[in-house]
Amino acid sequence: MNDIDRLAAVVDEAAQTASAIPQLSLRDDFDVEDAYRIQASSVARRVARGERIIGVKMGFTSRAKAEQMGVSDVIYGWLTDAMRVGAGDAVSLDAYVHARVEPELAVRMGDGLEGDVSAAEAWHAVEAVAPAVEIIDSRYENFRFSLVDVIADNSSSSGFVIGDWYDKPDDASDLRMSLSVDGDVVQTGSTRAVLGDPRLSVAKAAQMLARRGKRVEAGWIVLTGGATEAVALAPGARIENVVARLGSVAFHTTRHGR
Ligand code: OOG
Ligand code: MG
Repeated sequence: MNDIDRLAAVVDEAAQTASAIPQLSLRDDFDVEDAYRIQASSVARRVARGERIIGVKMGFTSRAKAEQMGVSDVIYGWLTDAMRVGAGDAVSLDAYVHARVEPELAVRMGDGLEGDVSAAEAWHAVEAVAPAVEIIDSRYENFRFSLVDVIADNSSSSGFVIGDWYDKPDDASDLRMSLSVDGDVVQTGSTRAVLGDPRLSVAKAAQMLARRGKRVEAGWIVLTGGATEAVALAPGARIENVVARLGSVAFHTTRHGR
């Protein structure tokens, strides 16, 4: 087994068993391209187990998130069908190491998207938008990592909940959103926090995938990135993201579990 596949097995097993591991970069020296290779290899292990890739998530597209985690480069990770949590469903925290939630805008692609596209081209390929909550879970101890560590760990991809789909608005650049836990608002923001306009996040997804010989496929979901800081998930809680003009999406965590 080469080093890429060896490190992919480490992050994949940590995710599967919901156990924290030390940062890979403390022992192994690897760059961003290697980190994306580790990520791809770890997702290939999921696909080999029967999971299906259904989209991508963009990370660190807002300053709030970049400052919270101390990492400022935009990153991506893969979403599989097994990560999807139905709106209104209850999840056990036993599936996660130390999950957090973020309010996001999700888009569904009507057309594929490839290469150095503009924001307008990216938006043209989008078919629908929806309020979303991303459940991120770093497999690293204390939720601390370097840029290469988090990329190798599939950019903390772990779960996501998507509300009803709406026709895309012409302008999605300032949709207010608020994240609440048990009815108390804990974070407020706007899609403007996402690279100034979430269309740019979709364009960036196509650009970043193209650099690695890949494309955003028609039918895929793109999570455009947290508009606010992420919030730790507690047991027995109801989490909701309310997005202006798009309504809301919610889910629960079960009472039992870590
Ligand atoms: C990395 C993932 C960041 C976002 O929306 O910015 C992310 C992390 O913070 O663990 O999903
Ligand atoms: Mg996110």
